[in-house]
Parts: sequence; structure tokens; C-alpha cells
Amino acid sequence: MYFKETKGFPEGFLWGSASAAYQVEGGWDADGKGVSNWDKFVRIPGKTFKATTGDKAVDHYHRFKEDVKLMAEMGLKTYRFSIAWTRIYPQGNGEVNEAGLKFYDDLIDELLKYGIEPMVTVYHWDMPQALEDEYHGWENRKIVDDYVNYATTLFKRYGNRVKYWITMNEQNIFISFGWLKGMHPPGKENDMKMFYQVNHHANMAHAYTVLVLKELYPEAKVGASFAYSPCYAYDRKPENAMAKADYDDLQNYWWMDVYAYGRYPRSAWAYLESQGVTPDIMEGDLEVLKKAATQVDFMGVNYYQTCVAEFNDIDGVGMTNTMNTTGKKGTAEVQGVPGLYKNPANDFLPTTDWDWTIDPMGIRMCCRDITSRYALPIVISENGLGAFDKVEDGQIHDPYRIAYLKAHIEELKKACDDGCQVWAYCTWSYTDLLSWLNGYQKRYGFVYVDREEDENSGTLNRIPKDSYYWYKKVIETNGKEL
Ligand code: BGP
Repeated sequence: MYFKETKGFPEGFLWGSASAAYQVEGGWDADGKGVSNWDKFVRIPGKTFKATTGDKAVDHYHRFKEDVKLMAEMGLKTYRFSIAWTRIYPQGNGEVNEAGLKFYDDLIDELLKYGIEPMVTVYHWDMPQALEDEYHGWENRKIVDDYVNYATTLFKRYGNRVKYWITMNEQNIFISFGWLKGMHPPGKENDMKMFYQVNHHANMAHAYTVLVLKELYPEAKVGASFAYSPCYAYDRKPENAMAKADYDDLQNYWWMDVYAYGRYPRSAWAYLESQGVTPDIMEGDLEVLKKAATQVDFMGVNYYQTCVAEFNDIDGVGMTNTMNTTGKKGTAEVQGVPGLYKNPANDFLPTTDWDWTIDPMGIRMCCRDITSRYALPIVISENGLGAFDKVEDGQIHDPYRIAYLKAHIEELKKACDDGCQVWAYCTWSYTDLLSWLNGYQKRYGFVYVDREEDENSGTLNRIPKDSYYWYKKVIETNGKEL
């Protein structure tokens, strides 16, 4: 749609930035913390780029005050971070670790001291290894109770100070990488049946968590963060339009419909039935999903890229467990589901060095689609550019990152004009941090951290990049000056 004038971003808009515990904290065994699935997974040879780990990460655990001070100087309105389950319950359940609770008390208080709104992710992929060992974590329905118990502990402790909660980060990614591609823990491949079962357990964990939070704090705002890649049909050929519909049902609405409506999309369900891979659902589950959906306040969106759907013959390409983790452009492969769709590159759009499509208009697409389909407010919980950064004379000039963010914010502003209710925009990420599979060379932050892949490299000193000063201005002018 075209509007002669922009209304701009609403007053009180939450300009933010995000991180995740495993990617920034370090202190992997500090103060009683238990071992997580990622602590273990990164030690398997060949799993991460140059065997990088989050053992030390960027040492946010010990330097959070310095990091928050820089946020305050930038004028950040919200900081999205996740809590490490293993700091709170080292064994996943049972005895609570007071030192772990205290760490997040301190972080939250430090943020509030500067008027920065904490936005807390309950789960950003780091599952207690003890629960993996005891009953295979997400694979067992028992996880729902342990998850809800953990989340309830967080709500009781921090609910008086934290208003915005994200129940789960990118359920669609951690489950497909964990059970189909073997690239995240527990490293299983092509286990379609288990993939859908695990996903149902995660849905139940999300739903019960929402209900508990709203019971304790009715005024809290809650949602899940979905990794949303809007999809374009390859061309006007009807087969390709149908491939897009299949992709949307199986890859997008399969999750968002659950968060927003508490139901699985019907055509996707019919397809899974024909494949014999529908999840087992317990009596009452669908009612719980529905009830939770009525209490969800926003859709969290992690937006990085769009994709293309083209019809894929029954003998066509399948999923591969490879991806570009080196930053050597042009090494990604086309993947798909035989008989349904494949996702070729979009020649209209540029890509990053890691072959992620750059499509600013896609962020507006996300907002439009969510608004039309669910009429929910939107929190952009991640958006950003992974790039190689260089220090020159003690400074980091990252015009490419500024250009990327500027283009996305411009489109987001148009989404606001379109009538979408956007509450927040969090860039990924605040400081540089560990990229799960891509090591430390793929940088996303406003704040450079002096470290390389090697655990003993660098001073871990923080240096604000050019993009830091640019975003400061964006915040000051509520997005008027970009
Ligand atoms: C999202 C995750 C983040 C972050 C980001 C960038 O999927 O929620 O944790 O890592 O992607 O991805 P990557 O680090 O693979 O470049």
C-alpha cells in the first residue's frame, strides 16, 4: 500500500536489541550452573565451526554491568535476553540454584536502573543435559512438567519486574535442526515422526507456561518468537503457487496457527496423516492450546530472510544437513521436500556472505501476514546482519550493517502505516556473540568484542561500532532519522 505521509513509529516504541544466554554469557560452569545440551554438543568433533564453544562466549556473565552501561548510553529501550535453565535448575528439576537466580536478579535490576525494559526469553535452546540423560529431554512428555516448573520459578522470582516474556525461541528451528538435520542437539537426522512429537511437546510447554504466567501476572505480555521466512511463489505457474501454499502450511502456519489459534493447519495435518507422522495428542491438549492462544498477547518474529517455493517433483531434492558455516558465499545448496516444494535462491535479491537472502521488504510481509491472519500485535524479536568486521585504528566501520538495518526499519515503518501494531524492534545482536554453528567470525553486534575462535584469543574488550552511534540516533528520533 502507498501512503502519502508516514505516521512514523508509535510513541513508546520499544527500540531494542537481543542476545541468548549460551551465546553471550560464558561462565559455563560458574556458581553451580549445570551442564546443558549445548555444553555437551559443541564438544563433539565437527559439529561447530572450528570447534568453537560458548564456554567463555563474550563473558557477559562477568561483564554484564559494562554491557548494560553501554546500552544505557545508547538509549536502548528494551533488552531481550534469555535465561539459562541450567543456572536455575542445574539438573533441570529438583533443587534450585540461588546463585543462578541472583545473577538474573542483578541483570534485571541493572537494566531497570537505566530505564531499560527487560524482555525475557524463557528458553533459547539450552536444555539441561541431565534431562536429556534422564528421559531424552523434548522427546518425552515429562519435559512439559519440568519446563513449566522452571518457567514458573522465573515468573515468581522476576514477574514483579519483567513485563515482556517470550516462552520459546524459534521452536521451528531448534526442532528441525535437532531431529531432521542433525545439526543441533540431540543431533538426530530425518526422524520425521519424532520431529512432530517433540514439536507437540514444545507446544504444550509453551501453552501451559502462558497460562501459568497469566494466572500469576495478568498484566504481563507474552508470546513465542517464531523464525518467520515469508515465502514467494517462484512464478505465476499454478504448481508453484501451490508449492508456496504447501510451504506456508507446513513451515510457517504449522507454528503460528498454534500460538495464535491453538490449532494445527488442517491441510498440513492431512498430509502428515498420509505420511504416518502425526504427533500423539493427549486428551485435553487441544483445549489447552486453544485456551493459551486466547491469552497470547503478541507474535514474536525473528526475521532474517524470505524464501522462494517452487514445485519439487516426487524424485526431487530433499533436505541436506549442510549449510554455509564458513562465510564463503555461494556454497549453500537447494533443499526441499519431494512431491511438495524446493527453495531455490531468489535472483532478485542479494545475499550475505553466509548465503542468507537480504530482503528488507520481507519484514513488512511478516507484519502484514500476521496482521491479516491473526490480528495480533508484533514484536520483532530479532533482525540483523551477520558479517565479517574489521578493527581499523581502534574503530569498526560497518556501513553494510547500517544499510541493512536502515532498509529494514524503513519497511517496518511502512508496516506501521499499513495498520500493523508493531510494539518492538530488537536487532540481533547487541554485542558480538557466538554464532551457534558459525563461530565468532560471523558478527552481528553494535558492540565489537575482541575475541576470535580460539578460547584464549583477545582481550574481550568492547568497542562500539559505527552502527552503535547510528542506532543511538534512530532511537533518539523514534525512527525519524535513519
Ligand atoms: C536465530 C537465533 C539466534 C541467532 C540468529 C543468527 O535463528 O535465534 O540465536 O543465532 O539466528 O543466526 P546465526 O548465528 O546462525 O547466524
